[in-house]
Amino acid sequence: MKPMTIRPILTVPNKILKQVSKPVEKVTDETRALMDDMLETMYDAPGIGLAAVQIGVPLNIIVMDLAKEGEDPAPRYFVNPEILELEDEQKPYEEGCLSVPDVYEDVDRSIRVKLKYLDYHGKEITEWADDLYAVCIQHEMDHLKGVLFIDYLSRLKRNRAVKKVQKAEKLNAVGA
Ligand code: K1U
Ligand code: ZN
Repeated sequence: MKPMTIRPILTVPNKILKQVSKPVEKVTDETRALMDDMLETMYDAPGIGLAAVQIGVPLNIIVMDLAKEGEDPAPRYFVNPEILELEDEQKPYEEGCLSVPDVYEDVDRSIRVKLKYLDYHGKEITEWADDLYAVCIQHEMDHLKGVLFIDYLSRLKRNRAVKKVQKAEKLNAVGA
């Protein structure tokens, strides 16, 4: 078995984050090795979700773990996820993104979505997601379309967010 690797997470304004990801043809050992790396990278960050494009691989793959502190890990894997139904009712949730570190803003999302995806073993799953699961899957599926949560903000707020990330990275680079 290949050892798991923590991969660098791309941050805005990296153009790769705007790419539309491609479907996975078949869930293979290579796909699973990528999902293992994604999960390790997400836990290390730490975060509750990660799309493959965030580590520079534009494929329709998402990992997630919504376990609360003190609970056992509960990793979830989504290959080629599709939204089949969206509840009309929306609710705001203060979202963050590992590609836009230290920026948190309210985004309106459907409170419930019906999903279809392939799991870690390539088995097709259809299920409803609600609460944080619904928020997180919609956020991650946006990544697969090249959409970031800051794209829902005003231009002013979006530009401020990108500048904040760039400034923090510049300061980190000089070790300040
Ligand atoms: O970058 C990402 O897509 C991951 C993102 C997922 C997300 C969070 C909140 C709402 C929607 C989607 C994150 O994980 S940001 C970090 C975060 O939420 C968190 C980090 C540590 C502990 C608990 C939460
Ligand atoms: Zn994100």
